[in-house]
Amino acid sequence: MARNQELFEAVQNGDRKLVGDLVQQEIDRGTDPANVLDESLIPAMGDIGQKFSRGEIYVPGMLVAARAMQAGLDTIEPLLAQAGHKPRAKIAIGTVKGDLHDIGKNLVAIMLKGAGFQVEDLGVDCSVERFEEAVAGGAEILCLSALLTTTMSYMRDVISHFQGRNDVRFVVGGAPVTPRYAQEIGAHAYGEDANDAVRAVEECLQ
Ligand code: B1M
Repeated sequence: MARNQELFEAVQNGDRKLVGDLVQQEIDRGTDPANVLDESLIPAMGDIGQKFSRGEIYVPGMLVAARAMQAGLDTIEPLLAQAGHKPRAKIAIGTVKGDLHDIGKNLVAIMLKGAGFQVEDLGVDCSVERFEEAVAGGAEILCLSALLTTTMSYMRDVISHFQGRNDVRFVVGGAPVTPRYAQEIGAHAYGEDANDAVRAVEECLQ
């Protein structure tokens, strides 16, 4: 199946109702739900992410597109699960301990979900133990977000806690975090913004 351009645009325009209807139409005419996801929904969110990175749209635009995409995922996800379709990887994301900022982290979660990853959102103020639980639950990549210079050092604590284990990888990001800091604390990748976080996760998987 080629891209359904109307569906692609409906996600970008944040038209939830139309996205829901168009996805259902595709399913009714026998299109594989994985194709609807891969050819139309994921590219639509990918394009939104690039526009966000270029400063062509802002946080509200992304949130509206994400809500519209969710309307399509609500139909597709149970069908994919039934068919035994495996997500690209299981990711857990959280803002680290002591830090309550979650707007950026939520955008990163949206983009990762939009890129076909299974995402568990651990919320804010996440301790090492919380991340440990997520790994025990099958998370292969931990995404750590921090917005405060006083909390970014906790990322190092989390990564150190898992030292010597090769079943988990770390992506870090947030306003005070730099690629150099990411490297210093042993993170596998650094994401500059929500769109770049997808690239960083993909880099980890290679
Ligand atoms: Co706070 N705050 N805040 N705050 N706050 C900042 C971060 C601050 C820079 C403001 C300032 O002083 N100019 C400053 C930090 C200074 C510093 O540490 N250098 C600050 C402070 C000091 C504080 C308090 C300590 C204030 C106080 O109480 N005295 C306090 C701390 C509370 C706590 O966390 N324990 C506090 C509280 C709050 C609110 C609760 C009021 C609110 C948060 C609401 C919420 O998140 N639900 C808040 C807000 C809104 C901000 C500002 C204004 C905006 C942050 C934001 O949401 N940006 C912020 C100042 C600013 O940035 N202009 C500020 C938009 C968001 C889309 O961007 O989060 O950077 P951002 O996320 C980006 C990237 O960083 C990246 O992608 C996102 C999308 O592009 N990214 C990742 C983020 N996580 C990533 C993870 C990745 C990859 C990329 O991979 C895993």
